Amino acid sequence: MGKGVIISLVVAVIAALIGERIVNIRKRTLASRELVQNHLPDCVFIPNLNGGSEDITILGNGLAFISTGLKYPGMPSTDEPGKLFTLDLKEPRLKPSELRMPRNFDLESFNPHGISVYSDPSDDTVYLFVVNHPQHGSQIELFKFIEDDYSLVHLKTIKHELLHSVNDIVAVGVESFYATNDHYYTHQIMKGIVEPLLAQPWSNVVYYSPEKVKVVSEGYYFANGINISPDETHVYVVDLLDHNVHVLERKEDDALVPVKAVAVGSLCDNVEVDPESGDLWLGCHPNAWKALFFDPNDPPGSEVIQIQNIHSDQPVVKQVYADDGHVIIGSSVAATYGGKLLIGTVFHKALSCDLV
Ligand SMILES: [Ca+2]
Ligand SMILES: [Ca+2]
Repeated sequence: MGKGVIISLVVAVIAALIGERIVNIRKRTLASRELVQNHLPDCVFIPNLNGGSEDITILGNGLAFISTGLKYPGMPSTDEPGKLFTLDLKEPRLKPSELRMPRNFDLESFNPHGISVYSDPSDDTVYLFVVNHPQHGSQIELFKFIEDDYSLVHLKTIKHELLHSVNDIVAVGVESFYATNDHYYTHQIMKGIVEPLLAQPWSNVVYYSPEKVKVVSEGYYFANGINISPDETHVYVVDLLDHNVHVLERKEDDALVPVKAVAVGSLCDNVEVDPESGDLWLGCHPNAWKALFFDPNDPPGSEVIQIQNIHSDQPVVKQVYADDGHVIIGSSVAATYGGKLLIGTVFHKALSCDLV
């Protein structure tokens, strides 16, 4: 056999393997799933949030925090710089206010992604943790929220080699948090092409405090949203690509021990937890393939999933809202307060619906 024939054979085998991979990845992303519309009767767009609202979290007093303007490689995005908003859900009018950023903060490269708030029980100070990707890097910005004038004081930027590809965080103290890394590699080609083709469970969860930083959970295909139970005994990690919410028990040394995985049947992104019921609310991508290969005539849809009684033997997984993308594209988060459901997206608008 000539050298040319051997090279052709090797190329053909590699092409076949990549082809099979792509077919498997397509299956994994539920590309062929037909989404049945499941709208709520009363929904309105939230004004001024037109360039994505990737993450939303709501304080116990009804004040929602919203991150907008994410630029995530491979996804459409707005030209607008990243901004943070609040929305007071106690007010009858839906009017988000842009948070005033500190003068010393680099707004031009601000690329906010997952967020988390922490209320210090000793003095009720509210701290806002924001995943930031300036120049596609990965770092956490820690702010103090000043309620008098809706401004932020920048306390510090947290960088660490273990926090290399952070998607979301959940704060557990004034300076401590759990964070998901959605990829293993940091280099754009490895991260954007090689890693998706290999499709290995290499993504993880990191615990951070000024004294200790360590990987506390691993084996995820794409660890995305993370949150904590109201009693702070369990952490929930959403694996976008294995279609599960993983329930982990939190130990005294901040280690996480897997308890179970609850199937959600969709590619879920961020997770919020109702402080009273303990229900989980998930913004999901019912067809990620359409999100990656965006066609405005056939846009990716949105899906909101609620999980009740997650710690019982039979958690109830319920689809609360579904749209084929003609109302709202690419939902990434769902958060509730006082009978309202807020739905945020990676790069589109945000919706407020009355729960029925
Ligand atoms: Ca979050
Ligand atoms: Ca996310």
